[in-house]
Amino acid sequence: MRFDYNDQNIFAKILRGEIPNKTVLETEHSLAFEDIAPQAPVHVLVIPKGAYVSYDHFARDASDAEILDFNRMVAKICETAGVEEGFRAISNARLHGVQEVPHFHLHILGGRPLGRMLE
Ligand code: IU
Repeated sequence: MRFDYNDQNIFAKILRGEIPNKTVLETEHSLAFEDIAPQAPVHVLVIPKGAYVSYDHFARDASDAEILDFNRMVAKICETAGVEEGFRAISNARLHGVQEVPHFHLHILGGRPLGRMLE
């Protein structure tokens, strides 16, 4: 699979500081910020700072340090963002996944019962 990263996407602009965001956590390799159109009381997006298009791109090509940093950030969000009662972590990819922003991001949703997603 070839992944072509377009650095004009909105999250790339956020990472370059060209567009403001509501940061929840930031580390060397990762950033967590509030989704601009929350689908639940808690709706945080966790992104790597590296140029990865989608989850599979990140999982294949990111360094161990980036992957560890990202996952530890997810753990921290789940501990501190108000999802003690449970959460859903989703990453949409490409056309069938209806991915709107082509920079890998993990949605963390919670703060209310989310209902069944898959039957
Ligand atoms: P998707 O997984 O790529 O389909 O979702 C993109 C998300 O990015 C979506 O939930 C938007 O509300 C969110 N978002 C944002 O937080 N800030 C922005 O400036 C834009 C989209 I554009």
